[in-house]
Amino acid sequence: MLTVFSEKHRLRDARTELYGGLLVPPFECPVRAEHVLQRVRDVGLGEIVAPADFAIDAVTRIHDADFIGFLETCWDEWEGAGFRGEAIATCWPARGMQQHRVPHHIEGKLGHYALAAETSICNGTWEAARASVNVALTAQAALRDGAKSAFALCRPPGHHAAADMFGGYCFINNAAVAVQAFIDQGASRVALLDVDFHHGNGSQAIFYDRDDVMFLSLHGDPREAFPHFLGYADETGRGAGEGFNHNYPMGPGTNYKTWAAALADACGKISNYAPDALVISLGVDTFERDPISFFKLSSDDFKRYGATIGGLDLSTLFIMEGGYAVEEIGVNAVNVLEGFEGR
Ligand code: SP5
Ligand code: ZN
Repeated sequence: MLTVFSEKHRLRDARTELYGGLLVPPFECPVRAEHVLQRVRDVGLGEIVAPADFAIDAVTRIHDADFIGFLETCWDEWEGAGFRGEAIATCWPARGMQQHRVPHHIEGKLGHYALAAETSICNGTWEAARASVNVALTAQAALRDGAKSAFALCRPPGHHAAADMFGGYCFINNAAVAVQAFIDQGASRVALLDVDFHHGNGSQAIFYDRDDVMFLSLHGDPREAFPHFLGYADETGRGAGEGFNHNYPMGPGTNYKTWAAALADACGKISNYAPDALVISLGVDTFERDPISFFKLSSDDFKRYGATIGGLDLSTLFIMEGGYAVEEIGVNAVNVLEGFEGR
C-alpha cells in the first residue's frame, strides 16, 4: 500500500494544550507521525511519497472561505495584538448570544471559530494543516488513478474540524476534503467510516444533509467523552441525508468484542450502500493504554479489525486521525493496514 507523508507536519509543534486546568505539552505532538512512518518503513508496507500541492479550491469545497482565511492569519493577528502565549479561545457565542456576526478582534474571532479551548494555534499551524490536507488529496489521487488502497499519514488530524470550526487538535477536515474529491471526480456514493475513539463531529456535520456520503462513527459515548455535544445514536441525518448517518457510542471500558460487534454492524450498512469508495478516519486512540481515552483494544485487535475492513473489498483510503500512546501508535496504526492487506 502506498503511504503519503509530509515532513511539514513538524511545523505544527504547539507548546500548550489546556488540559485539566493546566497548560501541558500537547498530546497531539510531532513524534506521533514519525513513529507511524518508522513502522511503515519497518514492515515494508510499500512506497512512501511526499504530497503534491493542491489548489485551495479542494479545501473550500468543504470549508468556508472566511474560516480558511482565519486559519491563515490567526497567529499573526494574535501576535499583533501583543499576546505572549499561544492563541487559545477564551469566550464563545454561547446560548442566547449572537452566533452569526464575526467579531473583528482576534479574541472574538477565536471564540467564533473554535469548538474547544484545548487546541492552541501557534506559528506554523496553518502551513502544517495545509500540508496535511495535501497528503490526503495525494493519497486520494492515487485511488483515482487506480490504486486499490492508500494511506494518508496526515498530521495534524482533521475529523473534529467542521465547515467553519477548528478544535480537537483539528483544523482542516482531511477526510471530508478527500470524500468530496471522490464525489467531484464522479463517485455516486462514498462511505466515511470513523474508527477514532472520538466522535467525528466535524465530518458528521459536514455531510449531515447528504445522501451521497454515508457517515458512520464508532466512539466514546458523548456523555462521557469529547466532543461531548454530538455523537448520539439518535443523530441519523437530516432531509435528504436522513438515514445516512450512523453513530455507535460506547461506554467506558468497551472491549474488542463489543467494539467489533459495532464495526460488523457498520460494515453491513456500508456493504448495502455499495459505495464507489470507502474513506477510513483512522484514529488508534481506541488502544487500551491511550492516555486520554477509555476503550480497551489491544495491538492485535487493530490487525483483526483491519481484516474486517479489508473484507468489504472496496477501494479504501485510510486517513490518519488520533492516537496518543506514542510508543505504540506506529504498531497500532500499521496493524490496521496490514490486517486490511491480509498480512
Ligand atoms: C483527533 C483527536 O483524537 N482529537 C481528540 C481531541 C481530544 N481533546 C480533548 C481531550 C480531553 C480529554 N479528557 C480525558 C480525561 C481523561 N482522564
Ligand atoms: Zn480521537
